Amino acid sequence: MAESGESNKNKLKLYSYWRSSCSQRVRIALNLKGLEYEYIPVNLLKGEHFSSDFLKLNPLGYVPALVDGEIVISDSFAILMYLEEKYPQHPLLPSDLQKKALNYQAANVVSSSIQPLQNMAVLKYIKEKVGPDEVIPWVQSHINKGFAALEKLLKDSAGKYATGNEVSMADLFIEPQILGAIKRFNVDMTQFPLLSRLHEAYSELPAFQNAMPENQPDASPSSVT
Ligand SMILES: N[C@@H](CCC(=O)N[C@@H](CS)C(=O)NCC(=O)O)C(=O)O
Repeated sequence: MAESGESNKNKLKLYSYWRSSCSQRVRIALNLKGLEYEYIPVNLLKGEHFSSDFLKLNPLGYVPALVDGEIVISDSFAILMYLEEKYPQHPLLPSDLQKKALNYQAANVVSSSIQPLQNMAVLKYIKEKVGPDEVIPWVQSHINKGFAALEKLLKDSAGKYATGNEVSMADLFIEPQILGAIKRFNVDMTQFPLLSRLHEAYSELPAFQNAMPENQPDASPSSVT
């Protein structure tokens, strides 16, 4: 679990925003692997991700960023791969090559073909240049397309979780995206029975529960992004 404010040179530091789905992926991984970390909030609404201090950690100005001693990594996928190699307990990747590839593919459906299309800069651009009423339909169309693909992609491999009966990397990308789809973008999840079933299964796991946006120290349920 995260501990806020404690200074400990050896402790992992996670720069995170409570509602960031990319940060949530890493929070779940840290919880699954039983790694303690210091939670350092970066308020995206206040533009803290563009501060000169944060840009030293991630020149792109996105959360999450992880600091492990001298090592600084940003991008959730890179962070998860790093954690997987350095802290092999509770593996996030199956040893079966086909399943491993499926995990990479499902993770990238979310991280390349859904989430970037709903990022703050994109939504601001659509709101200002196209029109405020176009924001939700835009996001929904990309979530629907990605989720429809995931339903097909995972139909033969899913067990209790996305690629079998163990939680693996695909699950860490899928759950935060489902939460955003439901809570922020009003997506009709009845179209996606497999993803809805997975969402139910995740809601029972403490590692997923503790990583939920509302359980973070910087949670501010009244704010909108
Ligand atoms: N590929 C990156 C994407 C990071 C990213 O887009 N982070 C979002 C939050 S989920 C962000 O910082 N957005 C700020 C903005 O759009 O200005 C990752 O997986 O970490």
